[in-house]
Amino acid sequence: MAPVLTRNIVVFGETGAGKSSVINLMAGEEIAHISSDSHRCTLHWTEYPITFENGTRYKVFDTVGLEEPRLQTGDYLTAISNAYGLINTLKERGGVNLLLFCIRGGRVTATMHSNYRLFFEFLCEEKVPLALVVTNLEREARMEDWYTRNMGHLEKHNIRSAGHACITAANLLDGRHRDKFEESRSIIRRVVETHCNASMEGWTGGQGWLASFIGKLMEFVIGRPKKTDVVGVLNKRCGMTKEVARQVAQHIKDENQS
Ligand SMILES: Nc1nc2c(ncn2[C@@H]2O[C@H](COP(=O)(O)OP(=O)(O)OP(=O)(O)O)[C@@H](O)[C@H]2O)c(=O)[nH]1
Ligand SMILES: [Mg+2]
Repeated sequence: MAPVLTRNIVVFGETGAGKSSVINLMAGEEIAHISSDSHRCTLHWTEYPITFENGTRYKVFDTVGLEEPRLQTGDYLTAISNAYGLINTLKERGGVNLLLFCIRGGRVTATMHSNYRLFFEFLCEEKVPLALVVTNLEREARMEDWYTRNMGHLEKHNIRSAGHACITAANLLDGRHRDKFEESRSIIRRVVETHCNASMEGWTGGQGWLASFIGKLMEFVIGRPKKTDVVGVLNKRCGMTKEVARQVAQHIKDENQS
């Protein structure tokens, strides 16, 4: 018997965007923690299994995104080792099939844009389909109207998506909003089914992925991380030999100086 295929979805966006609520909405039960965690490190993740009614299985990765457009040096080092751990875990699961970018229905912000670049451009090298999930739309007469009004802003900020879901993900709403909540479940599941391409292999990050990721992420860093600190992270947390770690760190330094 052929093994049952599991598709892997990475959900990202800034804090409070509704990532965990969207996962619960898709799952039809409270599996992801609606958090106010005080300790948050960029690119830390939690993995949840979900099965849709038609039997399709998904592994959904709830992640911690950027809370500001830029990164402090310490966060940069943690983000490197978290990204490395995340990509390796995804590789073991068969690669990334879909990115879900969660935003609150409001204006497009610089932090939103940085999160888009971090996950879509840096982490997944633009090789994974991305669907936009716009939450907090229960007050719209028609939730889809948000997209019609805002697609120009998204384009202006170079935020491109293969598809989108305009929804409400809040579970504790009154009767009128309750219908929109149920409608939202169908919308998000449909978007996932459409864009989580079953015939396509999951993306795993190719050769040289880590060095390239670290180099791109430098763009977001406030200050200059020390080369010895980068070598330390690569060696101690990512398991590279000291020699390889030094070469990678030197390569990144050269690239950023040229
Ligand atoms: N009104 C409304 N509230 C929402 C919606 N989606 C989420 N919320 C609420 O917004 C808060 C944050 O939602 P979460 O799902 O925890 O957001 P998150 O992106 O997982 O946040 P972090 O885990 O902190 O990064 C919670 O109180 C939710 O109940 C929505 O569509 N409408
Ligand atoms: Mg959350």
